[in-house]
Amino acid sequence: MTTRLKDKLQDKILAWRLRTDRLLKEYGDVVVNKITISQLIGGMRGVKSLVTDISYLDPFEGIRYRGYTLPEVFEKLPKPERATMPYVEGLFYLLLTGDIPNDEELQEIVDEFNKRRILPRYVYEVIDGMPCCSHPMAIFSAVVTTLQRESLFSKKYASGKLHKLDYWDPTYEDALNLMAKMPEIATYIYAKLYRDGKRIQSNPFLDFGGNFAHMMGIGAPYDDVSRMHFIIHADHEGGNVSAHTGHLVASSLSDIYLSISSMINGLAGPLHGLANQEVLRWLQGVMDKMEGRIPSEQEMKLFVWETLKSGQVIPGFGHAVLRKTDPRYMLQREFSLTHLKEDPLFQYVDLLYKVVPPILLEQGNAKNPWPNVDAQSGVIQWYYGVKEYDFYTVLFGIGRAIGICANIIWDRALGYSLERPKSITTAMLEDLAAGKEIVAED
Ligand code: NMX
Ligand code: MLT
Repeated sequence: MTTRLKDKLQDKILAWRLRTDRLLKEYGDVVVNKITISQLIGGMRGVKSLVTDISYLDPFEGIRYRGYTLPEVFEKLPKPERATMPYVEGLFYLLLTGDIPNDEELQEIVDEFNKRRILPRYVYEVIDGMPCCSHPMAIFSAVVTTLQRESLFSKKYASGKLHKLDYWDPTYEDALNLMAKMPEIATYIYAKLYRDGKRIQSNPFLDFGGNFAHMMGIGAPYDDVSRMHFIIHADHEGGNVSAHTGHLVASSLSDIYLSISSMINGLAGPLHGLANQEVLRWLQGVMDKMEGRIPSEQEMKLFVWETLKSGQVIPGFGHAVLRKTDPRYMLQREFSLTHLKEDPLFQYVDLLYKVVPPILLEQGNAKNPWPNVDAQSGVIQWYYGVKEYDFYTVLFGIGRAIGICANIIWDRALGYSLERPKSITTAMLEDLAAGKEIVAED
């Protein structure tokens, strides 16, 4: 079925294909970068090897979505009545089309999300059937994998009648169907794990963020907290583990469900999205040692050094690309200063902001001593009553799914290839280091 959004998207895709085709045909041999041995061994840091037009991360400025900084995104996107944060649905519209939706366009995408919310019965059964002590991210991933049977893309592909140029269309349908269900999935996981399975029914008159807050059973301003959280976590260009995983898996023409469950698995690592849980675990450890008292600057420094000396990282600090405090941290900090300035946990986080960067600089390992998004997000959740910090990465995952879905739709629309880089051996690297040609070993 077509909508104004889909028609608009189709026009944009047709125009954009000309640009990609021209680059390929006329400039395919232009060199983008060279790659060193330390980049090969060191996680390909800085290697420009992916293309996305949805967002771009500048090391000093931070993320831009479709050219807009986060403050601009928050200012320009439409907001629900009485809300201070924008519609998450409007953000998806922006990421997908590059345009800020007008009132009609916004209403259409809100309606599109609304009519696709309802979960099949088996989703509840999968969540109910997960073994005790499963991590919420494992449950989240399992549910999204199970939903794969709903994929229109897979069904159409299997029919043998889907033309390459039309791949994006059922992918778009799958993406909307899945994203619309995310708040229902996450809040039922929460209810099952921490509220004896007592679930609050969805309210079809609320927007994505408002409905999420409603199903969590938390009053205002948690609806705005949710909107803000999902929007700032939506995208961080193409190379972060979750976005890259989503893109990689989708490049084999796995459908959205399989691609998003894979990205959820990548996000669940402590160096990536799970760091928001780790921050709370670390802070709780300090709080226990302090018996609830706010540590002095000197005491906090000792805790930080203790962690570093035991060979662990300080969660929520450092970044593979950013070389400045993450603007997503700053936005949440501003929110916290307005709403929870006196909260003891916020005061811990505030103290860490003061204490950690000089210590990381003194230690001299981390290339970026500044806090990232994960250093601030958990304390806000905690303040509004979501104290089960194992759940925090699920919240990150809902937001991230929005950006990755937009990316995968465009990957399909532009016909991006199966991702298949070449690997070489250590002996080959040693040959290169010695100035020799690479020779394959027997
Ligand atoms: N605490 C202690 N050591 C650190 C930290 C930190 N927060 N950040 C970097 N380092 C170390 C790092 O482990 C590495 O050590 P070694 O040479 O012994 O391997 C060294 O500094 C150089 O690392 P970088 O090049 O600065 O960082 P890299 O790009 O490799 O990794 C992170 C980036 C984000 C994985 C790293 O900064 C880190 O582990 N941070 C803590 C975990 C975290 O907050 N992750 C969330 C990132 C944001 N997200 O949502 O995904
Ligand atoms: C993200 O949002 O994905 C993280 O900041 C990690 C990254 O960009 O590498």
